[in-house]
Amino acid sequence: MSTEVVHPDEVESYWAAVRGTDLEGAAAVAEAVYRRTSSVEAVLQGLVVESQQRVGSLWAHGEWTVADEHAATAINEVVAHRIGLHVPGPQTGPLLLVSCVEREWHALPALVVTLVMRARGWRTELLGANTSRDELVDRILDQGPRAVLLSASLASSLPRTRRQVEAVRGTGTPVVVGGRAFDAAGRRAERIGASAHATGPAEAAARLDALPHHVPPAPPLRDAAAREAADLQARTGDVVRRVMLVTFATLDLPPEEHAPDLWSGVLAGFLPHVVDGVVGALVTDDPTVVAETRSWLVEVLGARLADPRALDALWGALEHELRDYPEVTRLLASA
Ligand code: B12
Repeated sequence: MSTEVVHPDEVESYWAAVRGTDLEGAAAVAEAVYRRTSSVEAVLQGLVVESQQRVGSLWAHGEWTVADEHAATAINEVVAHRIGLHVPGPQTGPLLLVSCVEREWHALPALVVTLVMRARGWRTELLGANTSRDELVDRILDQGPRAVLLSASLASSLPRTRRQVEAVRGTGTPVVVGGRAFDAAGRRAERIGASAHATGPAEAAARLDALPHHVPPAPPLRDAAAREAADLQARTGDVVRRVMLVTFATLDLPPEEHAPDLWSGVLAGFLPHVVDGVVGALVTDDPTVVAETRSWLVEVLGARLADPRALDALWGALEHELRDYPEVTRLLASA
């Protein structure tokens, strides 16, 4: 079902309600669109996903605070759950386990995928945000799903996604990955050993039929980039602390807590994501991961009138701290 069935005036009324933190108003528009279209997918893709894009862009441009973003996301989550109740889904038949990667708090993408797959006739179970490898494997062994659908929104989640893919494939179960951590062509997904990649639920549905019922373990990653990734991963906490100290000293900023909506708070909060993103680039051997992180920083720091030296200070500190890693040096220089 395409999003075209949702009319522009419905999109705007829904957005006005989300923007005004009017849960009942948003739910009423969603219910009206569902009554007209009988399509859970149209409501989710056309209203919920569409409005989350606007939420992300308002925050990135510094027009919304983190609290505004949370309030709007909470409304979209409740609306998605309510709309999902229209399609209870089958109680028997092959099962899809849907889960976020460990330390992924972006729960809504996995919820949308679950509800759309259910509306398409699949029996689904959602494990939700931040699911550990052990929890996921336990559930696979209990339930014997047809496949696991793993969601990752953060490039910094790519290393943990690789570990989760290894764990799932270790049980012989196929694993389909998706979310904003991946490139549309599926290169990163292929490199970390996923059985398939899909850009959305419709594509996932198409991929599922072609998947084998039993898959072999993921082949190990043995090249120089993967070796550096393993080494760096063991000390990312240290790297983050040191890069933060040097960056803040270069910019003459006090080392204490910075409010999350100020540029210095965004920089401090984002640093673990930058370092884990470097590991993600190594694991996937994809320099565009680092380039994307860098352009995102340019955008959000620029929108918050940051010290113009901020990005170079951070990049310089990172390059210096990681100078003994030739593959990292190559990636950082090409970003
Ligand atoms: C809301 C939000 C948050 C909320 C999440 C709360 C919640 N309960 O979900 C909070 C405030 C916690 C948050 C935190 C962070 N966030 Co955030 N967040 C967003 C935002 C605005 C919306 C996410 C969302 O709900 N999207 C709606 C869903 C439904 O859309 P979707 O991702 O497009 O999903 C579709 C497809 O990707 C696909 N899909 C998704 N998963 C799967 C899985 C499978 C198997 C398949 C087949 C398909 C599939 O199908 C979905 C439906 O069509 C996005 C920006 C955006 N526009 O999406 C940033 C975004 C995801 N966040 C981002 C970042 C960087 C962060 C932080 C690191 C920021 C920080 N400084 O701390 C933290 C990290 C927290 C963590 N460890 O998880 C970046 C990630 C960039 C990247 N790729 O690395 C984004 C993209 C913003 C940006 N433009 O840079 N965030």
